[in-house]
Formats: sequence, C-alpha cells, structure tokens
Amino acid sequence: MSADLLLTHGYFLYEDPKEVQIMKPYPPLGLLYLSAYLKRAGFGVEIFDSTFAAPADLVTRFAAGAGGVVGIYTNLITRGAVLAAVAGAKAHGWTVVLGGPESANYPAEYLARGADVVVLGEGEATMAELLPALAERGPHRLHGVAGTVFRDEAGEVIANPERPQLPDLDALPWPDRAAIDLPRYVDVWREHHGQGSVNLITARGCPYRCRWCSHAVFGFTHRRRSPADCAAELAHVREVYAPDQVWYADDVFTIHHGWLFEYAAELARRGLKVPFETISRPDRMMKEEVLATLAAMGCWRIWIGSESGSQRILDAMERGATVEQVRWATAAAKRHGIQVGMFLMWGYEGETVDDIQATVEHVKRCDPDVFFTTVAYPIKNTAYYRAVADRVVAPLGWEAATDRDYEVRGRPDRAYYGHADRWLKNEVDACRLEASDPAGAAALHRAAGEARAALLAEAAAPGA
Ligand code: B12
Ligand code: SF4
Repeated sequence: MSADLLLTHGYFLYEDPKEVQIMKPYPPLGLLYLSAYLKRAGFGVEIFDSTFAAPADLVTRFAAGAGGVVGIYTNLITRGAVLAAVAGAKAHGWTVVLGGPESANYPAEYLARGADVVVLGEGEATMAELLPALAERGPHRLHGVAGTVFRDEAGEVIANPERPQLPDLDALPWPDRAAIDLPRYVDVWREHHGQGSVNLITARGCPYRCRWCSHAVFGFTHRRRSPADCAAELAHVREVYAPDQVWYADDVFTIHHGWLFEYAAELARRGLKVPFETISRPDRMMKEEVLATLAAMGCWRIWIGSESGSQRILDAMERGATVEQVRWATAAAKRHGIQVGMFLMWGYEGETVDDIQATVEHVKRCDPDVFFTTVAYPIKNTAYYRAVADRVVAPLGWEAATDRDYEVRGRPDRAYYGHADRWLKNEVDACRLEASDPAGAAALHRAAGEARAALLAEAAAPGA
C-alpha cells in the first residue's frame, strides 16, 4: 500500500562542494518528528531522505508513485532545490505541502510557484488534521485547518488562524530515525572525522531577541522536555546507533540551569556519558558550576555566539550579552577542559573599522579552538530585516537566490569582509605562534597588516 505521506527536504549534500568539504551531515529532525507522530496517529509515512541522494532520484520517486501527498522541509539555503522538487512533484500530480522556517517566511511566494499548502509553525498536529482534510476536500477548501496557508478556488491566498503549540513535548514520540539510513550518517562522520555523530534536541524555541535571528517556527516561546525523557532517548540512540558523540541541536543548551543540573544527575544515575557538542549563549554560562556540569556530562566542545568584540555592536544586535561574558565563558570552558568554538558576524548595522579591530583583539584574547565568521544577512521577518528593508538589494531573482545573498545598500562589499577575515585569521594565528616561532609569527602579523590595509583601501574605493 502506498503511504499517506511522503516526507522529504531539499538538502542534497553532494550538490554543494562546500558541504562535501565539511562533511558533517545531520538529518532534519523536524521530518523525523513528523514521521513518528503521524505513524503513531495511524498514517502511513515514507521519508525520502535527500541528503545522500541526487535531485533526479527524487523526481524518479515522484514518477513512481504519482498523485500522492508530499511534505517538504524548507530552510533558507535550500530554496532552489525545494522549488525544483515542487516542480517535479507537481509534474507527477502530487499535492505539495511545505513546512519549516523558509516557507513560513514566504508562503505566498511558494504558493505562487506550485506549492498547495504551507504549514506555519509546529507541523505534527497540523499535518494530522491536514492529511484527512486534503483527502476529503482537496487543496483549495482548507478553511479552518489551523496553522496552514493555501489558495482557495478563486486563487486567493487564505491564511488560517495560528495553531497553538503542543503543550507537552514529552508526549511526542522520539524522532523516527529508523525511517532513514541513519547509520550512513554515523559512518560518514566517522570516516571523515573519526567520530560518528547523531543529533537530538531537548527543547523547542528561544525567548531571546537577537535582531538577526529567525523565529519563524517556534516564535519567542521556550518549551523543554523532561530530563528523564531526554536521557532515555540518549540511551536509545547510543544503544541502536553507537555514535561516538552527539550534537544537542538546541538553540541555547544551557538556557535553564536547573534543568541542566537535573539532566546531568539523570545521566549520572544511568551511568550514561556520551561526548557531545552543543551551542550556548555566554550569559547562560556564567557559573563555574555550569561548566563543571557540562564537562562531567561529556561536553567536549561548546559553541558560543560571540558575534562581535565591540559592545556597541552587540548592543545594536540586542544580543543581551557582553564581550566580558564571552571572555569569561571562554576561559571558564577551557579551565574545565572543554574546547570552544566561536561564531562571529561581520557587517551588522553601524559596524566600523574600529569595531572590526575590536573583534580581532577580542578573538586574539579569547583564543577559541575554532571560529567561523559570517557576513550578516537579513532573514525575512526578523527585526534586522525590517530595519534595513528599504536598503535590501536582491542581486538575483527570488527563485535563484536565498536570504543569504541579500546585500544591504550602503554596506561595504564582500571583498571588504574577505579582507576582514584574513586580518582576523592571520592575527590570531600570529599570536598563537609568537612563543614557538617568532619569525613565522612576524610574517603572519605582516599578512594581517596587509589585509587591514586592503580593507581600508576597499572602504575608501570600493571595488577598485
Ligand atoms: C541545529 C541547527 C543547525 C545545525 C544542524 C542542522 C541539522 N540538519 O540538524 C547546523 C549548525 C549545521 C546548522 C546550520 C545552518 N543553519 Co541551522 N539551525 C539549527 C537549529 C538550531 C535546530 C534545527 C532543529 O533540529 N530543529 C528542531 C525541529 C523539531 O524543528 P524544525 O526543524 O523547525 O521542524 C518543525 C517545523 O519546522 C515543522 N516542519 C519541519 N519540516 C516540515 C515539513 C513539513 C511538510 C511540515 C508540514 C512541517 C515541517 O514541524 C517540525 C516539528 O514541529 C535551527 C533552529 C531551530 N530551533 O529549529 C537552526 C536554523 C534552522 N538554522 C538556520 C540557518 C540560517 C542555518 C545556516 C544557513 C547558517 C549559516 N549561516 O550557515 C546553516 C545551513 C546548513 C544546512 N545545511 O541546512 C535558521 C534557518 C532560518 C530560515 N529562515 O531558514 C534557523 C531557524 C536558525 C535561526 N533561528 O535563524 N543549523
Ligand atoms: S541567536 Fe540564539 S540566543 Fe539569539 S535569539 Fe537566536 S537562538 Fe536565541
């Protein structure tokens, strides 16, 4: 019997040379949650996991089972692939439902390009109501199905009321990992990094209001699972998939200290210590006990959104954290034997060369084990987007681009931030070499100086 629903996503790892180089794939947990929930509710669900597949394989799948319902996860990097999947599905008579953060930000655009329904917010309960509604009434008479946007018979876009969020995350079944080839992910990780990794999540939503961050799915709410349920899932993951580590995909893993201590105690009670990486905010790490607990639980690397070394810029972002907190948290993590990964952002509104200089000094001082930079991009429906909306320049048409490609008029061009990257990297590397290789360090300092000079020249004469 064919399934009631085919779930897929637009992330095709081998289509993206950068992703192939990084080779740290995780399956989209949202789809696995949907599958588990809907199966428990009695629906037949199949997942076409695109990660290791080619786009043509997905079209072949559409051709093989013409006329079903397909649900596609969307995020901003997969716009082109999702649009191609929508076209492929429609060509074979499928009804297309989209979910995830990207389609929530652009429902009308996706409906205009072939999607039948866009689900906003959490998908589990909405899909359980939508699937029978689609079967009974078709895609144009979905009035009253909360959490959906669709086109009526006259072609008008209808947005139904929001659906309340699930009150109890423990009532959800665990992600349906058995529906995909999860061991392949673990193997790929192990082959490329020596460690197999699996993702899981202990909470939904983040109440903070960093102006550039997308809250398209969970809003500004925050709900946690119980420590016992998370620990039981971790035990299950370890037993079935034997990963060398896990990734807690939470927005802010240490957001609730009371919960963290309880979870650590639950893991200790079960004798469960699985090494892990996760992300947090510096201000939610400002206790020696938090770092000690993370270390005891098996945290080997903590990622910190540091963003800028300039307090002025952190304040403009409404980050709600200080440069000093990042310094303390970084040093404290290292004291407890936890590596630090740092995320940094160039080009936020109002950033000057002095702010970039402050970031270079800050990273040198913190000396994280690894750091990544991005140039700020305005994601639709964020406070940052709204502030720069009249200056957003889309260099390509909507279909061909993503929110990451947006330029903000009046801001330096990409070459400028390329110089900022070289300035930062050379300066940090130089500092690391100073004691062991003074000549090497001097060469790197020179390279950093040249990058800084190029940045200043670019600022004076862009694109020259
Ligand atoms: C962990 C994570 C990562 C990890 C791992 C990704 C992974 N595959 O697990 C890493 C660090 C690699 C990462 C990278 C990036 N990420 Co990320 N990531 C997350 C994070 C924190 C958790 C994802 C998750 O597991 N959520 C839990 C599940 C349960 O939620 P969900 O996926 O939204 O699913 C629910 C609903 O959306 C809906 N749903 C989902 N799919 C479908 C499908 C259908 C048909 C339906 C009806 C409903 C539905 O129902 C689900 C259950 O309720 C989210 C933020 C967040 N809290 O969700 C950001 C987030 C998804 N990432 C984001 C971004 C921008 C990125 C990057 C582009 C960052 C960058 N500059 O490079 C890259 C892209 C990489 C990639 N290949 O996709 C943005 C996306 C914004 C947008 N509008 O698209 C988010 C929302 C963060 C943010 N707040 O801005 N990310
Ligand atoms: S950047 Fe992190 S802390 Fe800030 S709002 Fe987004 S998820 Fe929350």
